[in-house]
Amino acid sequence: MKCCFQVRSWIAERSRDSGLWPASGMIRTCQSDGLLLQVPAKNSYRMVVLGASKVGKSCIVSRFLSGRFEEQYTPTIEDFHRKVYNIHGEVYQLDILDTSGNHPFPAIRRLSILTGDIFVLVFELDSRTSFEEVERLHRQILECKTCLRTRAGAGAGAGLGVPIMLVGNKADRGEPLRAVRGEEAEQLIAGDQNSSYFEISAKRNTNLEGMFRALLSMSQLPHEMSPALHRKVSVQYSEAFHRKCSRSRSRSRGDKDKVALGMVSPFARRPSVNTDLMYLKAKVLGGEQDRHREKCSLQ
Ligand SMILES: Nc1nc2c(ncn2[C@@H]2O[C@H](COP(=O)(O)OP(=O)(O)O)[C@@H](O)[C@H]2O)c(=O)[nH]1
Ligand SMILES: [Mg+2]
Repeated sequence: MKCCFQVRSWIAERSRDSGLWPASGMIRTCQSDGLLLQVPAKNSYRMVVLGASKVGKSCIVSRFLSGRFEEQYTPTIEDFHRKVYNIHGEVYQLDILDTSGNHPFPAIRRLSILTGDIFVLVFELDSRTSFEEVERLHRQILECKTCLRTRAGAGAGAGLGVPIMLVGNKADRGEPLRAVRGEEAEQLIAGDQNSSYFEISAKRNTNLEGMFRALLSMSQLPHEMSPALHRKVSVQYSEAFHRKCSRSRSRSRGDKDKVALGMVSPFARRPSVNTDLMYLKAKVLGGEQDRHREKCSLQ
């Protein structure tokens, strides 16, 4: 079955309390099996999953999208997933970037961070080096986002407000193997109200639902986006999904369907690097790109 989600305009402005995203009525239009699905730009988010290789990033993403766990390790180059939701008549889109732990191209990783809205930083509880990697990544996220804020002309005193979920995975391996204390992880994000720390086991499915709900809450997204709180609709039913969206839009506010549906797009493709760069320029530099071109550049 042909089903593609085409982002007609990735250079969409978004409105946010932080003031980083200029308010705009621009709409992204997705196409599913020939059907148009409109996603308000302000409801479109990108989640970036980072951490050393083999810590369980792809398994966590798989739990989120399908509830499944893969015992066998398959190296990730960079996987892009998209899930669209209809929550009480409002359409949301969540893009998930599952990165490789090796980062053969540092500029691409930097671009992923610059364009990310929500971050999941994963380490293994029994690996010191994987924790050191999330320490580095955490520093890099803060640097990149500070740079973006400065370019966007946001006030110096304003908080960064970037939701970061720090995850200690493989808790099933037990205390004797533990190499990172919980307090050390808590310390890394101390004082940041938009960050949280969870110890989980993707294998045993321990604490994942709580972690996803906390992440969505920190990101000010509907808790119904959490895997257990919406009905999963397969792409075969995309027509029904679309009908529900259109019907809900045409109704008055108080009369919306009390439904929460989620649909994974099997053929979503990562926007090109060029598109990401244009998006960043539009978002941050506006008409001043030439003057600031040498700063905040990709390295
Ligand atoms: N024991 C245990 N193994 C896990 C857990 N999560 C992932 N794994 C295993 O760790 C390996 C690497 O997982 P993967 O998600 O591919 O790691 P990634 O490179 O970070 O994406 C795989 O063999 C998984 O089965 C977990 O919670 N506990
Ligand atoms: Mg992977």
